[in-house]
Amino acid sequence: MEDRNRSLDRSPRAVACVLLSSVFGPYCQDDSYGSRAINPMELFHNQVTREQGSFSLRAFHPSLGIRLIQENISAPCTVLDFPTLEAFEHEITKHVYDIIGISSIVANVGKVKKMCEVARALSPRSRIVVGGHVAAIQGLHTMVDADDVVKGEGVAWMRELLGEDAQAPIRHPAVSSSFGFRFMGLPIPIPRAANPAVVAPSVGCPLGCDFCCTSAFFGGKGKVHSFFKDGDELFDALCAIDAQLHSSAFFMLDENFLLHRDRALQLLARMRKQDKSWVFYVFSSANAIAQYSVETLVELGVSWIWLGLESAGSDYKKLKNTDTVDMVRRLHEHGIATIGSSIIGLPHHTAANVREDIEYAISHETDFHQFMLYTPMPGTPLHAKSLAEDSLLSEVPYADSHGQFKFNFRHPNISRDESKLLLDSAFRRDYERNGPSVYRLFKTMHAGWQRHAEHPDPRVRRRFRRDRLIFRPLIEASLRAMEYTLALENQTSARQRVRALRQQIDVGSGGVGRWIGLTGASVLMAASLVERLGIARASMYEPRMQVERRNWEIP
Ligand code: B12
Ligand code: SF4
Repeated sequence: MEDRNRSLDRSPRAVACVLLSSVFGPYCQDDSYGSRAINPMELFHNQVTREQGSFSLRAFHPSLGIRLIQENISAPCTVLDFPTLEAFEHEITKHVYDIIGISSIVANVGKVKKMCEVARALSPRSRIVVGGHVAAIQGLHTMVDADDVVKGEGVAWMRELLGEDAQAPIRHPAVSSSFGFRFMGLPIPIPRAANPAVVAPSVGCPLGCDFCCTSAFFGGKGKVHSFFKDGDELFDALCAIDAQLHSSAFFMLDENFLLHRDRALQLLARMRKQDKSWVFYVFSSANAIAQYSVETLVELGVSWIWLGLESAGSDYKKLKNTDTVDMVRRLHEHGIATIGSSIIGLPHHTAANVREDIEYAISHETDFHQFMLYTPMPGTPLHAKSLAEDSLLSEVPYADSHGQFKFNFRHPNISRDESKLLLDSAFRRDYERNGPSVYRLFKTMHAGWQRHAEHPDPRVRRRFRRDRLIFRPLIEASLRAMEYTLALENQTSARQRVRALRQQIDVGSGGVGRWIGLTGASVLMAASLVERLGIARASMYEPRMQVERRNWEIP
């Protein structure tokens, strides 16, 4: 330690050296830092397909916020994503960092506290900066030993700290949206062209729903922070990413991508002009989707939409005057997959009507369905209201306040324990009634191929044909394996539906196609048995650490 500090004194640098780290793992186990076995670092298995056994989609997602900051500063910068505590300690003792930035959400505040302690002890000259949603906790600076707690957008903040131009144009990093993809226990290699890059065109959402963390964190109602001025700038950024990753698919981490109609249409115009046959996975509210015809969405390349359905009885403006059941049906007919998102525990819910609401939610037959508990999170209008009404349960730690466990507030009609039972049963009901999500997704994809393989726009035609070429062997094998597995589980109705879809897709597939399907299915079946044993023994996957250095000429 002594030596390290002296070496900093001996060789003062012209530019600061920055470390940006996500919180340390392992994540999917119960520990005193706030990790929870029910809270894996996975999107689908955490909050979407978690009750679908070996049919759950498994993948990890890199931390984009710190990659975005890294890409937009000229200082030497290391990103440690998913380190262990030991790897974090090793990094800050091996290199001298002037700034140690830690990125976290509220649930992981215990890890931030530990990392600040470690950073202070091992690298006392570093400036410790904490950012990301954890910064929404009021009084965080009294809970963790940080020099700065940064609320909201981080690129401009970091540039200012480093004396750089905070308003300089944004360069978007080229990062794949997921890694470690598995289905039915088998690692599935996704071809480059189909593995989406993750892109954040903006952060925040102007609609300002009372419970929404991301809207509140980036300014609340009426506010949004855009990284690109318009569709032209976004198009240029996507071209640069496409050139680096050779991917034609983009996972748009924009809270309400389609709300910004001018931007989307300008992007479409550029795509037409430059013959881009891209695919977009987007989050959008119903009122935003309703601004477009389905045909326009298809031409734009929208391929998945994450859609907030919230609740039949809620009065969120975004859902007014929209028949969401019909909207979902039409999207599916055109090959656009959906992830519905519904809330359990809204103020009007009672133990009786919430079950009706769950039934209504799953009647949408979205390909995937996320259920979340209504959860007052720091910084949101709902949190302020709950504080004023004294309904927050102060004994619930932040590690358990995230919407996938139990209420963190006193609900007038539903107890905390009931909230968990309702949440778990909603996921199971959706699975029982609608079958494995992946089967539903394949059905929607197949509908798109059928409908648009001869689309008059060559870009659209190419996209659907390309998808069919890439995914059809995998789909055939998966459907066979699902069919056998469902038969073993005595799930007759789901099995019949899977079989019917396989037979439709099978038509026209030659002998080689059938051979690939049969062989792939046997491998998947074997892997899924191992997976099921693993799930029964509660063994979980953890992401491996990723290290990314930029502007790095430091020994
Ligand atoms: C991708 C994602 C994930 C990925 C994880 C990615 C990762 N590697 O961490 C997965 C799917 C695994 C995941 C899991 C969970 N997530 Co999540 N996730 C997201 C999502 C959709 C996108 C995050 C993102 O990249 N945004 C785009 C980037 C550009 O924005 P950003 O990260 O906020 O970063 C900006 C600023 O915050 C700031 N910043 C960030 N870090 C730092 C660091 C420094 C030093 C500085 C100065 C600034 C700074 O600057 C950045 C640029 O402006 C958000 C929702 C959203 N749209 O943001 C939810 C979100 C972050 N997740 C959330 C939650 C609750 C969870 C879970 C607990 C699941 C659940 N129950 O909902 C788990 C936790 C898993 C675990 N064990 O830790 C909440 C957090 C709420 C809160 N107030 O803390 C969010 C906001 C969704 C929501 N419910 O509203 N998640
Ligand atoms: S529409 Fe969605 S992203 Fe926008 S504020 Fe409401 S919940 Fe948040």
